[in-house]
Amino acid sequence: MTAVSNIYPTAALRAADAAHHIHPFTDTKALNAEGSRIITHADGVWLTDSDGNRILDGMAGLWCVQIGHGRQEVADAVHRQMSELSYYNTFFKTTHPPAVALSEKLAELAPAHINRVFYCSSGSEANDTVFRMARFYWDQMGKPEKKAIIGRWNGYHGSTLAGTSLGGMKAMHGQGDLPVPGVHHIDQPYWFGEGGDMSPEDFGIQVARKLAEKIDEIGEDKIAAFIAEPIQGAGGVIIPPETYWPEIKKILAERDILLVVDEVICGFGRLGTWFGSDYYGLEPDLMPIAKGLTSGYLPMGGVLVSDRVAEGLIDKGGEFYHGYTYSGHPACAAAALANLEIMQREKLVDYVADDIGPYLQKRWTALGDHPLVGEARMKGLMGALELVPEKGNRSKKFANEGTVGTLCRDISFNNGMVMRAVRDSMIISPPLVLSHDEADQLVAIARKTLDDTYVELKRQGKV
Ligand code: PXG
Repeated sequence: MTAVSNIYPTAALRAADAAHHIHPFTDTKALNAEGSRIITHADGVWLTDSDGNRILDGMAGLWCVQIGHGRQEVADAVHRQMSELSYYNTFFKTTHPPAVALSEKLAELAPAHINRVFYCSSGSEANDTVFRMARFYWDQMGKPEKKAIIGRWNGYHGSTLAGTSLGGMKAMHGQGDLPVPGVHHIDQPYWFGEGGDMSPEDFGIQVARKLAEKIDEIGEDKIAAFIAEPIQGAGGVIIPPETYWPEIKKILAERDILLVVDEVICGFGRLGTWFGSDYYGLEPDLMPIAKGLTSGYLPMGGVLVSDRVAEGLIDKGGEFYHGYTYSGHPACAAAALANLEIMQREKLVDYVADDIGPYLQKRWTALGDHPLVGEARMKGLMGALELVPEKGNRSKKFANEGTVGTLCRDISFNNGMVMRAVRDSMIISPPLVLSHDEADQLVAIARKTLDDTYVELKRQGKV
């Protein structure tokens, strides 16, 4: 890292942050003792902190900055929109040009059977919308007893009451008596961590069949929907075995239950397809979206609604009592349109599928030869490294799960790259505009970080 300037009053900003700012998903007391890192600028895949250090953004912000940071074109589009119409709502029989244009664009990009969108401001709100919409759909279809929703352990669908409930993060459930009633969870397709002696293929089938078992247990006539991410993101880039989604599809084809595919991370090119559903050949009834929709330039989410759900939601008539002040916000819609225009013009989805995806996958999976790495996996531009105390032994884990991951994450930051730690695995999800040269740098920093972590763990007697 090169320290080029120190123009920001880092210490004063840190002190004020500690005094007044409560950070998300943070032990605030511990953070305040250490102090936040202050990011002041970003450009392309590079962040700059208040001490002038340049850091490779291996997480695209929080899995969202598809087009890279600092694209003037988006700022200009938002500025233009704000000068014309900075805010108006989409309630009470009104709409505005950016909401109309974006809806048309999303219908064009989404799978053929999806032609409508409901807007909100985040992935969590999208899943709250899903929760209410799925139940409303079945009410409208004359089956009000279909209320239960099945999610997966270690799935992530956001941090609101519905998002936390649908997700399967036990630590989150533990705070506030969640999930809310009517939500059930099945096992995740996490072969490396939970596959035991089975082959990935057999494990994929076995764990998919848990869905059929759960449906039988609750009763198909009481179930509204099954919700899942194509590849779990926050859960640790859990790439399901190839057999998993085909088996889930088979199970759902024989049962009258909505499929909700949470595209908040996998949507908008992350897997080299517009949506994760395209990658796995899924036909979701509802698709929550956010993040890459605007590349994070402004907050916006939505739920893409299939023609099937539109039949209950729209064709049957009647009002769905649901909506947000900022549903379809004009400035956010303008940001989304500019973002999607850049993605299409620069063919970023193809770039991930045919060029930078395969390029980075090859180099990232080669990190699997490192003594600390039990598995290196990657699809599209989302990857993970499983850190293990004993290579070749999947059942052996580090004591105090998460400690080694956090150590490695801190070392990575100091080496000039953001990786995210999930348990003791390291995660990357870089901007889709990553160049070959930047991919090489990413892998070089990751390898150095693994080496440095290994030396430290040796010193501590943990490997
Ligand atoms: N669904 C999925 C699949 C997500 O990954 C949400 C819904 C909720 O979106 P909002 O916009 O409400 O945050 C997410 C969000 C992490 C991390 O540390 C992941 C997310 C958010 C914050 C942190 O991996 N995913």
